[in-house]
Amino acid sequence: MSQESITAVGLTVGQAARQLGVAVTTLRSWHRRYGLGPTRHERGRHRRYGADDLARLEVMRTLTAQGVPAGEAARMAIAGVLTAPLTTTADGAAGADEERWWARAARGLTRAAMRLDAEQARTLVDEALARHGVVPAWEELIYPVLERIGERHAATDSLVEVEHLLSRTMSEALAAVGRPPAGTPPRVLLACADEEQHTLPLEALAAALAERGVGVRLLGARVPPPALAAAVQRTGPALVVVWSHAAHTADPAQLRPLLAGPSRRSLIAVAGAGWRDRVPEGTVNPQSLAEAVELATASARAAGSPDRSWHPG
Ligand code: B12
Repeated sequence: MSQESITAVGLTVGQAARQLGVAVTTLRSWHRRYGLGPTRHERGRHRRYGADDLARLEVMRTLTAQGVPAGEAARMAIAGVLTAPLTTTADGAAGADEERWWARAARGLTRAAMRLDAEQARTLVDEALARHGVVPAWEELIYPVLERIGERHAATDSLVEVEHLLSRTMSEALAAVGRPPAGTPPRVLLACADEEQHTLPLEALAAALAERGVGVRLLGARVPPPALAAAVQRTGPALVVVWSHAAHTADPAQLRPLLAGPSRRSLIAVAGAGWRDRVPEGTVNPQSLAEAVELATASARAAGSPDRSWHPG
């Protein structure tokens, strides 16, 4: 039966079981135990399975077949973690193929993360990075999956372990993207704002710049303002990018030492939602990974050689 006719009339339990390739008793048990029953109702008739019900059951069937415990699989199916489309539409046949590839990768990555299968998650992220490069892999796969998991976490107050495993796996994959040749001067300094723990956006930026042969120093999470000022003072980068995800870590005061003084040599960029509506005067504010890559590449190239790094002695 076509998707259209399912939507129009719904399926009986027997038809749904046949369509999904599971026993009627299994469907009844999923209904009774986990509430995964038919929701379509017409007066005087038994409830029927509509397209949404079937999509949830499809997730349930796939996850249980992969060894996810039934209760956990049902929770994910009901939460809709895997059912909504993850990518926007593109034009033309090549675009449609591409779109399907990303949608499949996103579903696979979400499932692997849900099963806490770090190996499979890493394989999928590595494949996307190798086939498409860092910016597309971030925008079409890594970011949408993180966003989806973040939303489900906010709605259910669970899945923290999934979020941790996924971000760790992504960090490792991004760090494995080939770096520029030894001796390339790192003209860009990347740091999280004070108390900011969301490092992944800067790890993606570092990897995307590495692909373009631009060297960076990545200071990572929760950089105290005096440490950031010291690093800038010591290395004289062409560009400093300070990431903040939430307003409470985006205190403009932490940038004052970097912005003050006539001897200022570095362009200062603030990135991330924390700086929304509070971009400090004298800084620039890229709006996407791609924009940050352009800015950093141009800044590094304009700085040219020689490297102005600090050397001991
Ligand atoms: C992974 C994750 C974590 C990991 C981070 C691991 C790591 N190494 O980075 C860990 C577990 C450490 C973590 C901790 C916490 N997290 Co968290 N986390 C996330 C998650 C799932 C993904 C974060 C991420 O990297 N997103 C990708 C970024 C780039 O998303 P974005 O800013 O929305 O991106 C767009 C724009 O910023 C724009 N853009 C503009 N300029 C630029 C520049 C660059 C370079 C890039 C890349 C993009 C970009 O493009 C983006 C898309 O690419 C998000 C969910 C989400 N929706 O993001 C929650 C989320 C950010 N976390 C949240 C919270 C609440 C926390 C904690 C407070 C939880 C806690 N109670 O401890 C702590 C924060 C501690 C702290 N002080 O920082 C909330 C934040 C809510 C808010 N706005 O205040 C979120 C949104 C989840 C939620 N829905 O509730 N988290």
